[in-house]
Amino acid sequence: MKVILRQPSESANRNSGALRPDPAVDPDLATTAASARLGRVSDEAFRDACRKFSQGAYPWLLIENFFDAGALPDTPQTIAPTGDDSWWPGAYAALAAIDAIWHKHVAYRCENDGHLFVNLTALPGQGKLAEKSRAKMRGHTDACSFPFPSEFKPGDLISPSPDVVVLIGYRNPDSVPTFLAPVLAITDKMDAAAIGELQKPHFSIGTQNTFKTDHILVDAPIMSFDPMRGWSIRFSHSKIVADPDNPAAVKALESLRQAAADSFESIVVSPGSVLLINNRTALHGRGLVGGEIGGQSRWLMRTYANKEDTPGLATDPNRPFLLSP
Ligand SMILES: O=C(O)CCC(=O)C(=O)O
Ligand SMILES: [Fe+2]
Repeated sequence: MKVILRQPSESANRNSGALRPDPAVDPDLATTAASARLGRVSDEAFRDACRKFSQGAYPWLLIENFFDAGALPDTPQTIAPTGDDSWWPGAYAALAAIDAIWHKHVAYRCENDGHLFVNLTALPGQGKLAEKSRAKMRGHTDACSFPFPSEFKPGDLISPSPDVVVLIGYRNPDSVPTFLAPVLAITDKMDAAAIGELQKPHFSIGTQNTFKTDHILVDAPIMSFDPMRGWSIRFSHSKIVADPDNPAAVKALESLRQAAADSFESIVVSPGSVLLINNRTALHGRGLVGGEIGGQSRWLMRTYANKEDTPGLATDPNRPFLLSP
């Protein structure tokens, strides 16, 4: 399934030019400005695709030629955004896309110091994070140990994982692929017993390393059916273990790993593109980034978005998009 929307070329151009304010400092105001700009160029096909994505009809939506990624400095070597405004056009495009699907931007306090926009680039050095930044990534959902919205209760400290992962393409000279596996393509390859097992609380799920929390979700299901939202999945090859005393759960997890590996489609997030990934109904991963640092090397940014009615714990009244933990 390929859902790709190619915007007419004037839309990329009209999304460039003077942009104020800083999308990281005042994302609400930046969203208003970004949506006003987009309103002048979005057409019925764009609005229709956004509507379908927001209704859950698409596991992902790639919007190509969405902003002007023309004049950029060298690729950043930090996760935090650089002090200049070179990356703003992509951030504005992402905020416009989030608004167009009726979502709200969110970030987590414990991830990358709560930055709303982060660089996904090859980082220098030897540590685990640096090595990971250049490596291939197997299929996963982001914040896989955080609850589904239906599991979150008022007073809980761990907000749900994000509904949508937003990837922004600035530079991708080697066309490093992004891998996507829709949950329905995965479950099509599994038998009913295994799918039933994944819905039982027989799994323990650790948190991905970029999230600085020792939270582990125990006795939890991997898949869940929410009458309001449909099927949801959370997954990581390295962070999920099945109860070793439960052979059916162990077997179902193995079956899921295999079915996921067989379900990936490959797309390329090219400069000027924004990729919206439904973090409940699709797994994502990527190919090997490689060792080149800075310069013209691969440069994506990422932010998250939630539906308006997705619950969560916000602790900073000045930054309501910043969720706990
Ligand atoms: O670099 C990419 O394309 C995706 C990275 C990713 O999925 C992640 O950091 O969780
Ligand atoms: Fe991810």
